[in-house]
Amino acid sequence: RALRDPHRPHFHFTSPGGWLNDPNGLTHWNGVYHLFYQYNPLAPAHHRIHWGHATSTDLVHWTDEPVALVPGTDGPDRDGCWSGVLVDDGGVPTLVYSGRHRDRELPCVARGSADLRYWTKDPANPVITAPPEGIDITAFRDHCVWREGSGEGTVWRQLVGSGIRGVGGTAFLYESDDLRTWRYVGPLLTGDASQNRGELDWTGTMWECVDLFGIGDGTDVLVFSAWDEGTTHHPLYWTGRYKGDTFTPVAVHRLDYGGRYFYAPQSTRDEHGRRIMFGWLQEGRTDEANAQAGWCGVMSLPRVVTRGADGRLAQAPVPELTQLRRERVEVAAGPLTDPYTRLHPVRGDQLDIETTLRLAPGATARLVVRETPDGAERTVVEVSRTHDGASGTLRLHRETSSLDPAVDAEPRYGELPLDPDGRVDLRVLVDHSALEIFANGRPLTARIYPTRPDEAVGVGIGADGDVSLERFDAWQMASAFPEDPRPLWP
Ligand code: DQQ
Repeated sequence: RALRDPHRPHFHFTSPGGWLNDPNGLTHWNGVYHLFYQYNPLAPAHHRIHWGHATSTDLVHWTDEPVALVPGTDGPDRDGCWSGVLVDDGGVPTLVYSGRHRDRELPCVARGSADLRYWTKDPANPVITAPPEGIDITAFRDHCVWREGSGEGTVWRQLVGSGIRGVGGTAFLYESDDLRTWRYVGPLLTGDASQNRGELDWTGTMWECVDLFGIGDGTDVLVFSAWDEGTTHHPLYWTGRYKGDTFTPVAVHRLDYGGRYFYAPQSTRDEHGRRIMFGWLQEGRTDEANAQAGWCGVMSLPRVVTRGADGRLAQAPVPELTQLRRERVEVAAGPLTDPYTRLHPVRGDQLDIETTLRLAPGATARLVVRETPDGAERTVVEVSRTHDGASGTLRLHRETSSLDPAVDAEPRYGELPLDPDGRVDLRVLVDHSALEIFANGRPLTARIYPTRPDEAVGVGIGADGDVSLERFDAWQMASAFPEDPRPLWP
């Protein structure tokens, strides 16, 4: 077993060992951030899922806590404690999660100790004993729970992710006075699965991990992860209006251009009023490689989600992360005249790069990271502007990221919003195999696995067409874990 895996991130959260997937139960409780997650402590494989738990006061440094939920020896969650949320039930931290038994999941509840460390499952689990009657569903799991109304009239509401066979993904709405007895209200919203499956905004046959929240100016957002016949696809969100028992959609958008590399996101409103979101960065290497490494699955950096000027979501890493910045290298502003220049002082596989570029119509700029001295391995982030100047594209080329033919190297791309000046604010965070890119508020998250990690350290920049560099700063990032790298099986 590789004890020092060069692909293991140093400032992204990973589990102590074994398997990690979705973020769960996100909360900011009395000044402490709690991150629970889908966890198999026994092996780096998705099997008999527990709830792992970590805490932080700054969203940067995390402390591992005892495992929060363990599948029962019998009962409705004997085959796994799947995704869910944490709510404040009159001061009692309470989890609502999907208990799995055989190939079926049903909503379960657990009460927590005051420190959120120890959890007692409700003897009445599952609290909903069957999916809505008379509807042919594709699956039924994952929860979004909130308290609605004011004064005497408050009520709990819950969405359960699902899909109606032959129609599309859906979020079923329920209501309760006590989180234990639920009344079925109806489908909040149902998608259309009949579109071409290859589409990057295809909404799937089932919606995993539904998450409903408002972003101001009367806009509500319903985030979900499109799923189909056992395959994860991509995270999407509807913009629209939640009112009464329905969500009136305006449009569906891609949440992250990395697709399945930012999957099953969940968000919470923190005590500062910010909407903080985490997602799961799946692996892009083989199961054998994961088994060899002894760990797998990376939690994204926490993001602040706001309403962008265009009414869509704008995303950015939480500002707290800048405390990990160490040595800074600055590149002088000016026109980028060469197609490519290696920036010799900027090196490393733990970097935070912030740059502002101005692209004339028809221009392309590229930032290369993790490049070997001979250029055989390099990862290229590209931003380009159309000839008419009206729109742009953000692209990630991973085709040459790794000489290992077994890792996923598919490129990723998505629309880049541009103002008439062609200004691009680009932020690139490199953390070994984890890569998070933000361009004008649009994220693209992915994994890369250079085979020569000790050499794959270079950074370069270049352009075709008329591009000016307004600003370029790069920082070495410190590890967020006292052990460097995070020890395996501590
Ligand atoms: N992962 C969980 C499910 C959820 C899926 C199981 C999304 O609850 O639907 O580990 O990745």
